[in-house]
Amino acid sequence: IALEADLRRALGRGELELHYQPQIRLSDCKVVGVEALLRWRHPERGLVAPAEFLPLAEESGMIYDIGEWVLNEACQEAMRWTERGLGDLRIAVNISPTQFRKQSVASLAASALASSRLSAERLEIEITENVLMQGAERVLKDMRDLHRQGVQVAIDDFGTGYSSLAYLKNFKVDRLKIDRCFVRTMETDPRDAAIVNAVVGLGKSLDLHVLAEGVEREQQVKMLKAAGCDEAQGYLFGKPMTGDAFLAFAKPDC
Ligand code: G
Ligand code: G
Ligand code: NA
Ligand code: MN
Repeated sequence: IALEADLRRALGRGELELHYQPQIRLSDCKVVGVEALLRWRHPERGLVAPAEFLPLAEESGMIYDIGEWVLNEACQEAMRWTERGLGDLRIAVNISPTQFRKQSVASLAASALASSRLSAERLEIEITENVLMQGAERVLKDMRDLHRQGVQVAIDDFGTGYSSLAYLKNFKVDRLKIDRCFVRTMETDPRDAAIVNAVVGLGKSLDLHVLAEGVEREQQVKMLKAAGCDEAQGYLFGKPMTGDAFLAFAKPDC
């Protein structure tokens, strides 16, 4: 179909871009990281969201080239910010389950870090719980290799996957990202508030950092702070934005 042919050309034509959403440390309201989110600037369709083309990229195998490009671009952008005077922010990159099945994400990360000269501790790989359920042996090795390099690992959409908690024992994880679906209704549904509190507690006892996704209101911030949640991300602080917009956001000219 037309879209697939377009996507094949998109990388070469420089139509893929990363947008960046700030991640805020709740103790002092500082921007401590960003999540890189993929966008396709299609010549006719405009800005296309990942939900519209990632499934196609996965079915066709294009996800491998795209995933490699995303890692390289994210590391380079983080270095550009550093050269322009931004502090040592963390940059989180999403890796799809398909990619873990066929590629060594640790090797891809190693070469992206080497060519950008970004230090490994600043890179974070976001995976979903489902990744950890598939082909455990390979993924386990990849996770170990990432950790050995100093790259951080975050569990995305925590609490929504098909998984057990056993992986928290077997894999070296640095951060849990509480899924937006719990955060969205935590002010009105005591069950969601209880889940959020429990995840923060779990993080504390296992020495993991916890980040709340999809924060849109001050009241959520209050509750998250009271729960002891470390970081937050959401439209309240900033929507995903271009690299230049993020630079202006995080380091206003004055
Ligand atoms: O940016 P947006 O909220 O539309 O992202 C939708 C979904 O697309 C997110 O759940 C995210 O996991 C996924 N996604 C965004 N960017 C990337 C990327 O670079 N690689 C992969 N594999 N998934 C991404
Ligand atoms: O699955 P993942 O967590 O990577 O998806 C992130 C997605 O959530 C992105 O598409 C991003 O645009 C979206 N997002 C980020 N913050 C908010 C928010 O505060 N509200 C809503 N509705 N979506 C958000
Ligand atoms: Na994510
Ligand atoms: Mn998420």
